[in-house]
Amino acid sequence: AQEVAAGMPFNPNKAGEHGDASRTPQAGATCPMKHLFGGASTTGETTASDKVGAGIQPQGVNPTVDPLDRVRVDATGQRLTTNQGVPVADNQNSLKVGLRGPTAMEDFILREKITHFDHERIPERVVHARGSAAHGYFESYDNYSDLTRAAPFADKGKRTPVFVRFSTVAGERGSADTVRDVRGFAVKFYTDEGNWDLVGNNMPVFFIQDAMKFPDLIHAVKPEPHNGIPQAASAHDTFWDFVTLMPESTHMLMWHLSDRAIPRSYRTMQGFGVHTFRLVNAEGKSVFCKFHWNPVGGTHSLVWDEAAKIAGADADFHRRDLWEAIEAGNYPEWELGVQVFTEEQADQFPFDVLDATKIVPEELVPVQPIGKMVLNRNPDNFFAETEQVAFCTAHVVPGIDFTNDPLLQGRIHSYVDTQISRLGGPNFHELPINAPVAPVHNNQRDGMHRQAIHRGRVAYEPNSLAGGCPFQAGMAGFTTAFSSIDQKLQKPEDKVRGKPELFADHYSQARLFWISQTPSEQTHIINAYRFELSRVTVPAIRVRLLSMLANVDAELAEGVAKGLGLDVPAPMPLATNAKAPEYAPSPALSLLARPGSAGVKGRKVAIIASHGVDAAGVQAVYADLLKAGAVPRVVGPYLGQLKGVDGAMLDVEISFEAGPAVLYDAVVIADGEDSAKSLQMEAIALDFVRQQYNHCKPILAIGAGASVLKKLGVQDQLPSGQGDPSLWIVDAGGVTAALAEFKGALAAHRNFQREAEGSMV
Ligand code: HDE
Repeated sequence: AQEVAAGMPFNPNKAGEHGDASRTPQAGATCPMKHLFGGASTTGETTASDKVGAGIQPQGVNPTVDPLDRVRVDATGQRLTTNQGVPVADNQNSLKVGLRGPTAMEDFILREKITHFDHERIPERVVHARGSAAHGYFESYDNYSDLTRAAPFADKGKRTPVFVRFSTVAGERGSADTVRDVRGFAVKFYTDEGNWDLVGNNMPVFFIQDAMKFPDLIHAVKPEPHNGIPQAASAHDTFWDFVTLMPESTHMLMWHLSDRAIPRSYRTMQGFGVHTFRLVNAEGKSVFCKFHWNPVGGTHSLVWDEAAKIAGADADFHRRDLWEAIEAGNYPEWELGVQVFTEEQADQFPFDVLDATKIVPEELVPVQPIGKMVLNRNPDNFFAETEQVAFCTAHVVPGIDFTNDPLLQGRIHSYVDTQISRLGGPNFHELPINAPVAPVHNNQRDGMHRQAIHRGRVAYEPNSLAGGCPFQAGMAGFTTAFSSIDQKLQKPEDKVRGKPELFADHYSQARLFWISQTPSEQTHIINAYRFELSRVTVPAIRVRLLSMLANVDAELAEGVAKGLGLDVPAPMPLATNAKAPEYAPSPALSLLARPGSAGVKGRKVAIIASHGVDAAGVQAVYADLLKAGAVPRVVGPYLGQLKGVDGAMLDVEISFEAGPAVLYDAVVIADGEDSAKSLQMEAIALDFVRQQYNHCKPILAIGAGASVLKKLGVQDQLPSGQGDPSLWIVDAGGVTAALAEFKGALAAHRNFQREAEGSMV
């Protein structure tokens, strides 16, 4: 209890601001020392470890649920009010002077409603505008404190809540999900020592080496400024004009033109931190680190024809997939891996680790798995969470630090800066989705939309009036505060605009990527270059691209040139003094050579049927797939019920029109003479199977269902004389055995042998 000097003005509800009490630290201004040292909090907060990250949470319980609870709104059973809480009696009619008269200015209810509506859009992100997000947790496999003092890695089994946003880069907020583009993979860890944002992509390199070129790159790829065309596509003049004048983009272009740029789902793509970061342990010792997210569901992509069709059939394909998987309890998972190496090792590499157009090959430094991430809860509100979340590369925590990568250095500035216009001021960190679960205490004050109500009169440091609080955490021997690593410069450096010499090698890793791809992936890359450059209208740009590719691989350059009706020109001149290392192929760079997925979780299987179907047979297959975690759907000519052979009825869940082939990973053609006959009469059903076949997906035809394949001319033999390993034609008795193999093929996803052998129908 604090004494109040006699005769001083005193409001007992604000003891801290009057009398003697004002000369001692006040309740709301007390420092968090006890709190951070694990004792009882002086601010009434529970200890950090109660809130986040300690111990193992029960499955499905996310510690970020609690901090967001205080701002959740549920109108169930509530009356309608204005924003001032005034109950509203009539939400249908404005207030008029006479029933047919003008609206009264005093209708504050109408005006409030319209005014709010008029302002409900905010600017979209300048890049990565289109995205989807989910909550989940990260769980550390062990105590990695010898490597880093970062809170998420402090204990085996320790869980840290995360919010993850996936995105495309070029498209506007309403653009389609399956366009050819890099995907953003941004993870916000709500650690007990503040928020750490690992703002990565699904490709481990980038187009440019220096932040100075980012606005140019984005201006080139976005819709052209005179006509606003094209939306969410790099297949246009300005993009290819720019990148072919920037040979440093060669390596990233290989990734961008590969199947990585058309992922099957967010659940089946890798993520990368891209830059070299530092991990710092409690002794201040640091090592270099590259971050990798590897999906447990395997790495799978679409084929281009399919991606283009999905953009029309379901522009929300990836958003829907993520949402539905989480709603169904098929929680997407990734393993976090790190490549750790020392500065001395890095000095020996034939590339510069500060160059974001280079990878550190896994053969050189293996990826060490250190934890897993599970996404297990969809947001409650798209705008409040997915749209308002603000990631920033500058958000690091003790134990994580930057390197001098000139691209990363520029990003450290850009992300906070961009939120100031996008989210309307400097207090976006107070939005519930952005607020750390760790306590925030500093002397920053005011600004637009400030939420915190700071107590006391002290907003400066040093101070004595608040007992010196909040105090610098580095004081009092407190070791886990953030302090930048103590980097010794080898010699005094000149202030200079330029690049290190090794940055000039633009082709050897592009070649490494190329030689590491399987033949079908190489074909897809050639086709993608042909498509993109055919959309370019200026011939000189095509020629420049070919002279770039000539430095990567002759077969690649020739393959692309053929599609463009050109000859391969002389290669672009190489930068002088650039070392050009020769790499052996790295299977880790191929989507298809990577380890497959463990199962069929969340894979969509169409079971197509019509009247006269073997309904019982379909139900058995359906149940089996569902049990394995796949998502079967009965697709038929129209909604309603199909009459089965045995009189049993079968519900059609979606029609061929509304659920086209491209939305499914595989197809089962049901048994039943009449059903198969009807399917053969329906162009849309035949087209469904044709696309499944041509997109190299697993097909299981049961009994009479085989006649649909016959009608299309689909063989169970490939031209090479081998059987098609993803196609089963069985009678009712063979279904069980075939289903087991079918699920294996579904996990592996596609059989590109069909494409390679030209057996398309
Ligand atoms: Fe970004 N980037 N970026 N970027 N970036 C943004 O920040 C920027 C780069 C990435 O889901 C913006 O909040 C610069 C590389 C993702 O909200 C902006 C440079 C990588 C997201 C920005 C880069 C990324 C962004 C726009 C070069 C992969 C979406 C809105 C120096 C490692 C995050 C925003 C989300 C978003 C700037 C290059 C990934 C303008 C200046 C390299 C995943 O600040």
